[in-house]
Amino acid sequence: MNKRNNIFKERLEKLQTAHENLLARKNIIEENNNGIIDRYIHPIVTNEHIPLEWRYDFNPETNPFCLERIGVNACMNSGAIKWNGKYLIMVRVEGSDRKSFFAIAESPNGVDNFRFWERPVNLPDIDPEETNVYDMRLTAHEDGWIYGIFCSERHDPEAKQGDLSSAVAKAGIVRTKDLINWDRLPDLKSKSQQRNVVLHPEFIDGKYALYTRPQDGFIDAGSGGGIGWALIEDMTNAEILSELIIDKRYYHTIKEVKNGEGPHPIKTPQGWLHLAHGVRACAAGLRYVLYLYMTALEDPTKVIAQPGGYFLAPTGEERIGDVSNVLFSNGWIVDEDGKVFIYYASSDTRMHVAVSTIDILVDYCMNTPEDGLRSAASVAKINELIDKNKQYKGE
Ligand code: M1P
Repeated sequence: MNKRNNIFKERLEKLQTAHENLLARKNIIEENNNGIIDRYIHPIVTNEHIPLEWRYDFNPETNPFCLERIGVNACMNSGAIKWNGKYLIMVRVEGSDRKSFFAIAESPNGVDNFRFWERPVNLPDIDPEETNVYDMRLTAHEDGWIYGIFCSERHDPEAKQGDLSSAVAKAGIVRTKDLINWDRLPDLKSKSQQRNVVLHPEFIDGKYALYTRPQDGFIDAGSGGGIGWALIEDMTNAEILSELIIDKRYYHTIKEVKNGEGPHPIKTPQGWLHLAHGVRACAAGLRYVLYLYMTALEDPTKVIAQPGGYFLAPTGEERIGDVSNVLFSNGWIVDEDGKVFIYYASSDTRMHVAVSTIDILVDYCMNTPEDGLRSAASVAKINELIDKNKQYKGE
């Protein structure tokens, strides 16, 4: 064996060992939680989890230095579904060329040992103008299909000459029965741009129901007042004819600039449990946090609980990344025993899991005070709690 082959062999062996150690690493619950969720110490999927076969040419003749040929920048905003007893996340993989695509990673327990399937998702390519796809929400609908709704983005055809940044977004739709073969349906027709579109899992009055996020531009929500709701006759020709805003934005709150539905809501005996993200602006840029709310079982457009403030915000290393100060979630899984696995990305860079239960999350929603929208109201709520607690301190 010549010297070059030795370099190749040694480097490849090192890479393979480090990769296997990363994939097999056990995750550990982080101490000091607030009782509502358990965070985990290690991210569950990062760009380092991407299979070596996707990144390296294994032929020593054509890659004598064993260099990475195709770089991956981030693994983020992932849909989720339990499938054949395994915890699957539909990862938004972003290449170092800035293009995102989808790939499924699977774990036996939901918190570690995530391994990617052999190849990225083969998303049917129907439009040469579609430049980037990202943030798929998975819904196993009662019609028997598993739908994936994602953001399909292209250069704004009306952008001024020289403006190569403005994009327009719409919702792309695919469906499958096996998570391998995907049918692409026509994109959602809507008067406004749409990101964060999510399919409700049940029929409502015999129709499909979508959570929407009408918006004028990327930052500018414009006339889009919050998370919307639209009934759709036919998913093979989906069109928004009218849209109702069900979760509004408010001045000086965590969702003052924009908000968006996360994964589809979970049905609980007390109501539909929703996870969403809220965005506010500050000197450091946009800050994305996660919040929960609940809607009525008999009318999912009617909000019945809206705990004030955020439920999860970036901490520690989560604060730093490609787009810092961001938590984003578009996937969660509920086990039969009521355990909930919340999959979230930090700073558009890596995936994490936090674990709770339906009972705890519903209790949180029903008993956390609402945002009073003013400092004076916040102080009044604390005083109310102090007064209530007096009887338990013997005062
Ligand atoms: O960079 C933060 C997030 O920005 C967008 O989310 P939204 O449209 O709700 O503002 C998306 O690009 C999302 O992927 C990204 O994480």
